[in-house]
Amino acid sequence: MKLNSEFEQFWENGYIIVREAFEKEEMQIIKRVITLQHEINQRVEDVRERILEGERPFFETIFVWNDTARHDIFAKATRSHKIMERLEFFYGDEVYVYHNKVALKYPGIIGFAYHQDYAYWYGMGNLYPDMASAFIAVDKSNKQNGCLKIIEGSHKMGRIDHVFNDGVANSEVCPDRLAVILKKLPEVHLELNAGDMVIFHCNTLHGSDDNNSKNSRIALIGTYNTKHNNPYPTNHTHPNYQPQAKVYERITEADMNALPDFELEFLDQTTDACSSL
Ligand SMILES: O=C(O)CCC(=O)C(=O)O
Repeated sequence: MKLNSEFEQFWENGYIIVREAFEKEEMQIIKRVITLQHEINQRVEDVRERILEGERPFFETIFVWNDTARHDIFAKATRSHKIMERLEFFYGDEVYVYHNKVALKYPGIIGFAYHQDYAYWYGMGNLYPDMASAFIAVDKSNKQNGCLKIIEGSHKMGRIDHVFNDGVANSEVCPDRLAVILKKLPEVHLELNAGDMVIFHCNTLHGSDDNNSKNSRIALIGTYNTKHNNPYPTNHTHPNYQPQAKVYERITEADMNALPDFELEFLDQTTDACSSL
């Protein structure tokens, strides 16, 4: 790892690309596990129905879970030392996986409007924008199947207000502000091979186009929080800080039955009067 040059890129551009972070075979195993999950397949069907009805619920196209501390197959990717050591260097603190997600971008599935992750996580009791995501390409992703796109350097603008068109399902950075931002900063399409990953700051504006191709563009996304940013209680939250072991082993077929508890909830009933979520 070239940590010093990656540190500079991360803080200058708001992201880094790590090519061949995982092997293609590891991603094939992860893809098999994803496509075998009933809950996940049910979600895809529900979203397809809503899209056919003319809706654009892009946040419903990601499947999210909170069980991030055990030794399951997804932890072998998102708790990989290759991600956590980088983030600990960038943020100067211990990090933990805040939640995991799978982007279910099958053919015909809609893309994401530009947004910041911290716009949501702010309302979940996280005081500092000392958080990040690692987008791991399970499938090859390119412009045709709606690869991730980011606005380089946008993390330097701080937290930007979002508009909520259908609650969180269809929310985005205010379009008028976005139009101005796009005149100032470059939009970059991040084309990736299976096993490549992008690590980006929680204030980096990112999104993707619809998948109008015949190829799926599945991605596994780990989200990370820092120890000093342990969220205060809200009524809508992901796990608090917990020490988590980094993983050094590669993913093998023997991991296929090691699954997280997809239903695990971390709902603290304390109401945060200021949260819009
Ligand atoms: O998969 C994508 O296209 C974007 C996903 C995303 O932006 C997110 O999960 O916050």
